Amino acid sequence: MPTSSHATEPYPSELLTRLRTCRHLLVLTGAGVSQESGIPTFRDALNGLWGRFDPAQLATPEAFDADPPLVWGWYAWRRSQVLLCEPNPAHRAIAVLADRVPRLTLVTQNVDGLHQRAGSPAVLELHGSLHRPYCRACGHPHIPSDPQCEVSLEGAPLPPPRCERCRGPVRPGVVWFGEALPADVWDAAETAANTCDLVLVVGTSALVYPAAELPLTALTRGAAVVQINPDRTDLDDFATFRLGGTAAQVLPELVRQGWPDAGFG
Ligand code: BV8
Ligand code: ZN
Repeated sequence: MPTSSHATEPYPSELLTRLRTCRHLLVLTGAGVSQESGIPTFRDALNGLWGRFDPAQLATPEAFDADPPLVWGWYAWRRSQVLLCEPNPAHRAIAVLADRVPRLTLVTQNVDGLHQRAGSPAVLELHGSLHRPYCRACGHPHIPSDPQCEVSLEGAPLPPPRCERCRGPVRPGVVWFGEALPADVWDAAETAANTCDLVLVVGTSALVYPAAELPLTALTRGAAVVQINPDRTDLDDFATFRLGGTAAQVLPELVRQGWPDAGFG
């Protein structure tokens, strides 16, 4: 498998040719694509204020039902942090790629909304969004309030708002562990994995399912898979190409080398 370190050397010519000639590009992102915007990755989050909790224990319906203020406070704090961050050059390079290839399907595991803020027109959010809370009891959407007046900077526990329709507790609009992914979103992502000819896997540990199945599905059909990550993951053993480096280093450079005459930021 050809590999390259980040921006200092030419990327494999075979990869650049595949990128320029691909018919349908699938981009799958994880928390690593937002890391250079200042958002801790899921595992980094352990080093943050919430180091005393295992996020996978907080990201469950049981945790919310057992202690709604604790879980709602965590998500309200995360949303307040996200809204203080900006998309980084990786998000922007992915938005530019959508104009360079005939068809691009962007699938993200992230819930931060930064792809949309970077200008990506269509984002398949497999795990929902911090910005679309809804009623735990009746499903009625809840318009999130201004996060700055809602949580203390410490991200302290906070009682969730009440549903305007049934007075039930409002829950974060994310998919928790043990919850099904939105069927329409998952179907669209699976269809892309079954029709694409090139996959960029950016900033994911590829440990969470069924999202982690997508690159493997594409590989079994003969599509090429590019792993973009400064660290190793299980996917390295299967990927066609590996570009070791951070998302904000590699993706803009990939666009520059892929289309040297088109100019990019
Ligand atoms: C479900 C929202 C079934 C919440 C999240 C097999 C099949 C199906 C399910 C399972 C299965 N095996 C196990 C399961 C259950 C479970 C699961 O996968 N568990 C894991 C822990 C084994 N899956 C589920 O529960 C899913 N639901 O399957 O339902 C079902 C069906 C019908 C009816 C009922 C149920 C739901 C999973 C969704 C969970 N929600 N997020 C929230 O955000 O709080 S998951 C959350 O964690 C993220 O969304 C993300 O998906 C995951 C974290 O992964 P990453 O994004 O990869 O982040 P991580 O920190 O791990 O890694 C970052 C990477 O970036 C690293 O590699 C690092 O090196 C790299 N990096 C760092 N800096 C940079 C960088 N890369 C580039 N540039 C940088 N600068
Ligand atoms: Zn309700």
